[in-house]
Amino acid sequence: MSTRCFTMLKPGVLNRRLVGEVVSRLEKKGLKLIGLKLMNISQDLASQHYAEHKGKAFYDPLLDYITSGSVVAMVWQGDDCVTLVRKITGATNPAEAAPGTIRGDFCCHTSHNIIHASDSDESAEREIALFFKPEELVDWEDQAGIWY
Ligand code: 3AN
Repeated sequence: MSTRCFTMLKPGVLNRRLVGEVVSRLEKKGLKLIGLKLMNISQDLASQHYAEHKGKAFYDPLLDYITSGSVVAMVWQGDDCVTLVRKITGATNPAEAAPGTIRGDFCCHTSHNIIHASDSDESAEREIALFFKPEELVDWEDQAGIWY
């Protein structure tokens, strides 16, 4: 079943010129990019996005980091989208992320693990609604959809 996944390239990824590399990996898998924008995250949005982590030791540093620079917010669509994106993203801790995954290849620390990806269909829909207006998503006609 076609579902959606919210992903976000965290602050610093623009500096490292890795946007194309990461987008390319998700695109080549066959996922369909239906939303994309550069933005800065307010404290309010950050606290809503990471509400489940409030009270944890890494929460305040996480909010400081995620609001420290521009991010690339994206929405991907496809069959089992969340599962596929998280496989390509790799484990939360880069030391445990397999080589070949985004976190396995491009980062060393959990606190700066370069990409966020929704962890369930429910989280995806909640996060998409936080970051995108409905009219910012474009469900373009996919002529090659038979492959994906
Ligand atoms: P994921 O992003 O893989 O779904 P979550 O939801 O457990 O992982 O964590 C959200 C974010 O919080 C992570 N991407 C990471 O930036 C940060 N984080 C999680 N655990 C830690 C930790 N132990 N130390 C520092 N930062 C953490």
